[in-house]
Parts: sequence; C-alpha cells; structure tokens
Amino acid sequence: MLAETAHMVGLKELRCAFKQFDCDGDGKITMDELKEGMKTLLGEKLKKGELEEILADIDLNKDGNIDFDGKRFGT
Ligand SMILES: [Ca+2]
Ligand SMILES: [Ca+2]
Repeated sequence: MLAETAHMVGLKELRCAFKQFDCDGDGKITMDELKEGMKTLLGEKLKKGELEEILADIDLNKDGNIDFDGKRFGT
C-alpha cells in the first residue's frame, strides 16, 4: 500500500515535470526542450554531448524524442 502510494506520487511528479519540459505540449520532449528545461528549471547548462547522453538513456524507442507514454514513463 505504502509502496503503491509512493509510486503514484512519483508518477504524478514525473508527469508534472514532463509538462514543464514539454513547452509546445505535443507529448514529447525534444533535445531543444530538454536543453531549455534543464536551463530554466534546474539552472543547469548542459553540453550537447551531455544532453545526447541523457536523451539516449531515456529515449527507449530511439526516435530522438522523450515521450511520456513510452516504456519508461508509461503507467
Ligand atoms: Ca514538445
Ligand atoms: Ca522516444
């Protein structure tokens, strides 16, 4: 029960964060949105190589975007 609740909170926060990164609201986070999001939300200026690494890590279907309904973020 407790674990389930924690999972739900985590997912809700994740969705919330995702929305903030997804500027144009198309349900995907592109490399540019990731870059802007890191800069504005986290105050981190990442190098292109670092962004590519993060993107490659999260983008499981390798289409170049992070999608919320992809495997990692799916419900
Ligand atoms: Ca987007
Ligand atoms: Ca993807």
